[in-house]
Amino acid sequence: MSDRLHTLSGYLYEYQKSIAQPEEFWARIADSFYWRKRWDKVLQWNFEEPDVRWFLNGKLNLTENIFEKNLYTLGERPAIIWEPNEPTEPSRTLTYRQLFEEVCRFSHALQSKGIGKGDRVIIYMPMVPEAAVAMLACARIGAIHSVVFAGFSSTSLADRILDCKAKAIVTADGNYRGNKQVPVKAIVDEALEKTSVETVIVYRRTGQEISMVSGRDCWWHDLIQGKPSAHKAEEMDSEDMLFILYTSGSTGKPKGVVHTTGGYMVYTKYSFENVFQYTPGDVYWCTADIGWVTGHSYMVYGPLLAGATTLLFEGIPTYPHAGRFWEIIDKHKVNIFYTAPTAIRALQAFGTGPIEGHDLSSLKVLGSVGEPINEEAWHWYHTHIGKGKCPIVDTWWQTETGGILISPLAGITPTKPAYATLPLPGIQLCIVDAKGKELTGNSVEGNLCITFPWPSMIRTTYGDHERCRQTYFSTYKNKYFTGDGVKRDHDGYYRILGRVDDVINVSGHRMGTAEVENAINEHPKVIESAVVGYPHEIKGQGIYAFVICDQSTPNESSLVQEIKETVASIIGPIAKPDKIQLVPGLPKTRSGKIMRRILRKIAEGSLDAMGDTSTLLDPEVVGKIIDGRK
Ligand code: 7RM
Repeated sequence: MSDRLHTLSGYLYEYQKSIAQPEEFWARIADSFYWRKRWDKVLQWNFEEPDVRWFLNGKLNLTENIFEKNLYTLGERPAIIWEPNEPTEPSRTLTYRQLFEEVCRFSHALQSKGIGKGDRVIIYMPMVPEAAVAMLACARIGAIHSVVFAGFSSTSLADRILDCKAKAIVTADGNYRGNKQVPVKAIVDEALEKTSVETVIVYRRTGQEISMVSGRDCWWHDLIQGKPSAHKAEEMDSEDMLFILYTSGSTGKPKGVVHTTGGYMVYTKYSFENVFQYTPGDVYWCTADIGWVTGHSYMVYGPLLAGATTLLFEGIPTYPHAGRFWEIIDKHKVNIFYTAPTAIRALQAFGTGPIEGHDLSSLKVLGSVGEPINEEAWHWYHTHIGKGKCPIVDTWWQTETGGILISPLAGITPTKPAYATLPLPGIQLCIVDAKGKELTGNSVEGNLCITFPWPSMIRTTYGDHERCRQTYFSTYKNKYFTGDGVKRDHDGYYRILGRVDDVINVSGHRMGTAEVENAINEHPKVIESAVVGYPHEIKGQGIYAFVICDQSTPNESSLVQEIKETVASIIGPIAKPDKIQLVPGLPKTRSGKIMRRILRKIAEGSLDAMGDTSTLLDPEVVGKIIDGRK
């Protein structure tokens, strides 16, 4: 059964109802799921602590809502289509029944290793169907998964293993990415020199030489050997943790965002069906990686709960050629395509040549996520990919929100380039100024907050509830603060303006400036650094680092290269600064605070309007930095 809206007036009516009577509204949506025991109370909350609970005392298993609930009708429908990195390698299709059996076998496999309810399992895998199988098997046995993007370094991986006290890691021997082969298992081994887990399960993908530690490491295929293809799902409470996903904030250390079972399930399915206007039989393709929240909510959970066919692509947009996306859409007759502005801009740079010869007529809906989409990219996407007839859903949300909160409903909400348009039912937004005063009415600009809970919202940051309170619920009283700036225009439409905190968004990947600074400072010659974002044509934002080094620096360019490599090895290649400028000092206030506003101006090249620099300890340093800028 689908709770899909069909008309603009239907949406407006539903929205009003959802605000006037939120509990009745969400109870109605949740009633179409299979609960072993229905909830006693829909919602209990306060944003002070925060303490938010949905569907209290409801008992369920999320995977029963993907499989058992639908197998009779959907068993033979493709659940996952997998497209490999190499176009010459055959693609794979798993029907709902086949996926169910794989999940069951792997659930037994995990349990045979002593992994059960409440244990944390790190998934560090390439984009193969087994990554989704591992997530679903965790959900089935009640283990809490934490997927770590396979592009992160061994240090980042070790930090996450330690923070969540993981019992096991599911990984692979290697990963194919374009013309590169990444030694995934070797990175895991390196991480495990700094910490430890009981079990490492290795899926064979590349067949490359790896080392296996006896007693700790085992092969995926050996472990599932002979395991039954049926499995009795664990009974979970609605508020039991489903997963932890680490994300960057304004401090140096990424935090483990916690999502729980019932609310996340209800919201991801509801938002998936409504935003993309999914209809049965549609082939849906989201190009994200499972290591990001988009890969969780809109590649695995949302689509599978809706009975959709979800396509997973192992490779990158430009390999072996810049038409790879369009070739895949043609090959698998994709109906709904969801990608990031950075990918659109990167492909736009190749012109329309690579699109020619690929039939894109199967497309009905296009989506965008991860960062603000500029008007030019929006129009290119609309004209050349959607051929002017596919609505674009510009979906705003965050790791913390679990699901899409502001977006057009495809084909229903009239769109405006670069606007995420209107909130989904149940989402109560508010715009505040820097002092926290609410800005009412239209044509206003300020900080985006949310005033009422929604089912898939963050519950805590793993192991540190105070940090969750501090970060999201203390800036403005009784409000969840998103960290984004926003404008509400004369029509009441929302346009996201980007982060107002020290988070930068590089190719849709969130990065804390402090996190990058910490990594730069690990280089023995670095004394101090300051990192800011600057506008980048393809990536949205690039990373600009101002670095003070020790005086004995004979070769600048090799030092700059070394610093970049240091960052790549500590965080991962995605965090490598695009520009590094060695400077004699940094603009600091008398109290020692770095004036990032000035550095941002210098980084973006607007050199004449520095604003007030009189509070600086040493105003002359600004001129020196400008002179040193290449
Ligand atoms: C889904 C995801 C969250 C941050 C968020 C924004 C930015 C995401 C849009 C967007 C403008 C969008 N989760 N952001 N979507 N900005 N328009 N449609 O990206 O946790 O990794 O990042 O991304 O700044 O706060 S995330």
